[in-house]
This record gives sequence, structure tokens and C-alpha cells, in this order.
Amino acid sequence: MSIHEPAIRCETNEPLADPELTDGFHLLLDALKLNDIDTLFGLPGIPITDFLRTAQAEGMRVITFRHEQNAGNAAAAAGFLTGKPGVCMTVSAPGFLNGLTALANATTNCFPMILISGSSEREIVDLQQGDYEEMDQLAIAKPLCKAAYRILQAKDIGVGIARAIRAAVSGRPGGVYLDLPARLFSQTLPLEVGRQSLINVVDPAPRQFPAPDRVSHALALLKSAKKPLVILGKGAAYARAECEINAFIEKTGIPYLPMSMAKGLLPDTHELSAAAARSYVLQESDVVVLIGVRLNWLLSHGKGKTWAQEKGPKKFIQLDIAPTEIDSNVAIDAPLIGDIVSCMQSLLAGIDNHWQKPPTEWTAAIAERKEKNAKKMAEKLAERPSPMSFQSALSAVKQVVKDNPEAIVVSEGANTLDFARSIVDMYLPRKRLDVGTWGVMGIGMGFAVAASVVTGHQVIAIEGDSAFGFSGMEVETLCRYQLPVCVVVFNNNGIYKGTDINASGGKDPAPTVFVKNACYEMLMEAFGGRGVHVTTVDQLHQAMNEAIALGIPTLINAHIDETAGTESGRITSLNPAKTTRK
Ligand code: ADP
Ligand code: TPW
Ligand code: MG
Repeated sequence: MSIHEPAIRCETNEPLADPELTDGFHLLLDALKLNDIDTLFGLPGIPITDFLRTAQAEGMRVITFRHEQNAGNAAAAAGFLTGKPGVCMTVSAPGFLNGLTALANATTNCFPMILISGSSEREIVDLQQGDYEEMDQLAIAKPLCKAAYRILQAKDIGVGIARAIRAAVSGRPGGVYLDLPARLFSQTLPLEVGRQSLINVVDPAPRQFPAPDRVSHALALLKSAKKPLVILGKGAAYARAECEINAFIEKTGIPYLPMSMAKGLLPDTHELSAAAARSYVLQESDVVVLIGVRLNWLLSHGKGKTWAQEKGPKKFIQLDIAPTEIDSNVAIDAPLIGDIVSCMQSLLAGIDNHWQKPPTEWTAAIAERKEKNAKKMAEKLAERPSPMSFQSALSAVKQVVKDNPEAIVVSEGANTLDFARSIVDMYLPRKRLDVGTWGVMGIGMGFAVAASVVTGHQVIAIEGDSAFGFSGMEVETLCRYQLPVCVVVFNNNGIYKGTDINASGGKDPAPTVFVKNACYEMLMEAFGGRGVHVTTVDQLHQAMNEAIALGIPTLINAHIDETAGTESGRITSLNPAKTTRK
């Protein structure tokens, strides 16, 4: 632990008078460093400007953004990728609110992050006396995150950081808000008292083993299955359970479906991947093992036609760290509560070499459908229409990711997202970041920056033109930090497609269309990065390869057929029904 020589600067930029004192600035920094937080994402302003400067001066990586939402998204992605809470720092009221969307999204996605915002003093906020950027931030944050704390005294900074870290990563991970009134930063303490107030958090995400009788129950149910299916979710990716999951799939021979961010836990090309026969296995399976995945809207709540429940109810085994997740949508016959690695190890202990693999009728029927669908897809990918279709453009991306399996793929949009998810194979765990549980637009550049910063790997961001716009200004951030990020904008002139017309006949454009043939590549060029405009698959392939070879920020504006997309991509059915007005 390093407690520093007395603060070089306090809030007013005055040197501390007494060399035996420390202050809130340094205690906060030391508390974070003591707990292995080495990177801060944020956006400066009173009262955190000097904090970020000091943090950088003391060796922390400080990544600042052009909008707090992107800094917050970066912290969330860093949390998912590293298992340590990603930390985002903002100013009060508007900066805090800008970061709050990311905090709520992180909580929804079960990603650990801590949003630290400066705030006005309590006595002014509580009497609503109109301070600079005044807001009761703690009260606003509370319902939108997993936990929220305020630190009022410098001597409590150690406890505050410890509580925030534990809340973020223990149990189901999520977002934590930490409220720091500005005065805290310049409060002083004797150096030794400060040193002793800090806490090195021991075992912040304790392992949790499932009860042995529950493991036996789950195994018995699994043994009874004629058509078993495993579904892998991003909780399994977060838990770093790939070794155990791999062993489980290999030993049991059970086919599996990966949710989008669980792609790559096993290579998508694995013979037991049932992704290309998704509808069939959801309908036909009899016992389903859910591993770090919720039965939410992304799985039609475990009900209805998707699951063909009319054929008789399915049995579910669910591995999750959150006991209250169980039975949230349909009855779960065998809940297994614990962390995924421990749950998987417990299951594996009961699976020997004599385990009866699923009947070949089941695996052969899946293989047959997979083959048929894969053939159809291969034909589509081989087409070379002009302008490019989503599929033809993605055939280039597919090949580039195959050639660069270490690269991290970030993806958002509607059609762009949906096609990319099913076409681009992933080969390694935690290499795919996307719109997550909310299906939120705007994660693109924040996730891309974080992925690059915390892993050092190449990032490939596959962005719908609308999706890109939500965080597009961060191309400056990519250029400022010289990050190896290749952004491909799938430019179809709008949201879903570019062909909508204003039904009133008026001169305003329709709500979903953008300026035609916009030159997104020039945005990147404006900051010294590399911009390329492509109209063919070969050009796209080449431009991506060059971007990766050069390792510099690149934006490829890929011209896509503006008629090709469908409304809301694959979730058209969620649009409310509409009557035709006479
Ligand atoms: P997906 O979006 O991929 O379908 P979800 O986000 O719906 O996945 O589900 C993730 C689940 O994983 C959550 O219910 C969460 O509680 C659980 N989870 C997260 N981390 C762990 C862990 N370490 N061990 C067990 N379960 C976890
Ligand atoms: C924060 C609603 C879902 S998808 C989308 C929007 C606006 C953009 C689709 O257009 P894009 O992709 O990106 O060009 P493509 O390939 O289909 O043309 N605001 C937020 N989140 C969501 N999900 C929306 C709006 C939406
Ligand atoms: Mg679009």
C-alpha cells in the first residue's frame, strides 16, 4: 500500500500545509490502488479534475471520454472482461445523470462497475438552495443500481470503497453508485490515521458451492433426459467457466446453444453447437440446463410457441448465483445455486466415463437441421449483390474474425447486430460484447475503448449507422489514445433501412432515415485516424485486414443496400399491433 507524502494539491490547488497530513484525494486514490483498481474511465470537471490528474501522475491509467455515458459503458465492459469492478468518475448532476444510464445498464447486464460522482454538500442539497449542479444524486441512483453509498468523512473512504467493491462483484454482479460530496476531497487526516483507515478487500467474490443433494437431484433429472439441451449465457462467460463447461459438454455429449455474449465459450464451430438449429432444439428439447442465463425476453420467457410448451412442459435445471432468479418466468425443477465454476465442478464430479450420451436420434436430427441451415447460409454468404447485403458484407467480417480469433468483436444495431450474431463465429471466450439484456444502442465506442484498453487486443466494432451515432464522437478518444480499433459502419442510410418516406407528403424526412450516403469515414479522418469507404466485399475484407495490420484507429464506411433491412431486425414481433386509421 502506498500512502503518499502529503497531498501535492488539494481541491483549491493549494499545497497542504502540514506534511503529516493526507486528504480525501489521496485516500481515495490509495483505497482504489490498494484494491488493484488500475484504470479509471471518466470525464473531468469540478470536483474530480484534480483527482484524475493526480491518479494519472501516480501511475493509474486514466481514460477520459467525450460523454459520460460512454465512459460508464467502458467501465461496465471493463468489469465484464476483468471481473474487477470498472470505475467511472463524473461530475455532479448532469455528468452523473449521463453516467447513470450506463450504471443501470451494467446492473441489468450483471456487470460489475462503480460510478463515482462528485456532488454538492448535503446541507445545500437537502434545503434545495440551488447549488452549482445541485441534485440529490444518491436518491436518484438507488433504484437503478445494485447498491448506493455516500461517503461524508475522509476517514470512511476505506470503508466506502470496500463496500462498493464487495457490492459490485459478490453474488450477482452489478452497478454501484458512490456519492462523494466535493468537500470530502480536501478534508484532511493525520497521515497514519488515514493509512490505517484503508481496507484491502479479502475475497470480494466468494466461491459458493451448491448443496450436494441439489447436485444429485439435478444429475438425476439430466440422466432421465431423452433430448437434453444446454443454454449458455453471459453469466457463464463472466464466471470464466469455459474449462468446466467444455469438459461437461465433451463428457455428456449434450448439444448447446450459446446466447450472444456466451459465443466462444466453446468455439461456434463445435459439432455440438446447436446454434444453426435454434428453433428446433428450443421446441423439441425435454430437459434444458440453463448455465448463467435468464429466461427473459431473449428466450421468450421460457414460454409459448418458441418452446412448444403445448407438447408438454419441459424440465429446467438452472445454474445461477442469484436464488431469486429461479422461477422468475417458469417453474424450475432443479435449481443449482452457486457460482458457475463451483456448480459445474460439482456436476462434473457426478459424471463418469459411463455417462449415457443423448440418443443418436436427437443429435442426428439436430445435425441434419444444422447442415441444411448452414448450406442455405453459405449460399447467401457467397452471393455478391451490389450494393452489398448485410450477409455479403458480413462474409468478409466472418473471415477476418476467423483469421484473428483473439480480436474482440463489439456489435450493435438492429439488422447489423442480428446478422452479425448469427454469421460471425467466435472462437474464444469473452470476445464478444454487444447490446446485452436491454438491447441498448450506444454501447459501441465505450465498449470498444474498454476492450482495447484492458486487454490490449485488436477490437472490431460492427456498427449499424444509427447505433454508431449514439457514441460516434468517441472516435476522437480512439485517436487520442491510438487504440487498435477497427469500426465498420454498416451504412444503410438509416434505422433498419433507408427507404422510409414521410407519409404526409411533407418535406421533413421520415423518422427512421438519415442523410443519404453520409461519409462516416471523414469523422475518423478529422482526428487523424484512418477512414475508408467501401462498396464491395473484397474492398471491405482488404480494408479490415489493413486496419488490423496497421493497428491504428480505423473507420470503414461500408455501403449496404438501403432496402435490405427489416423493421426492428429479428424482433419485429415486439412492435405493438396497429390499426389502420380510416
Ligand atoms: P444472457 O443475456 O447471456 O442470456 P443473462 O444476463 O440473462 O445472460 O444471465 C446471466 C445470469 O448469470 C444472471 O442470472 C446472473 O445472476 C448469473 N451470473 C452472473 N455471474 C455469475 C456467476 N459468477 N456465477 C453464477 N451465476 C452468475
Ligand atoms: C438507447 C431503439 C433499436 S435498434 C436501433 C434503434 C434506434 C437502430 C437500428 O438502426 P441501425 O441498424 O443501428 O442503423 P440497422 O442495421 O438495422 O440499420 N434508443 C436506445 N436503444 C434502442 N434500442 C433504441 C433506441 C433501436
Ligand atoms: Mg442502419
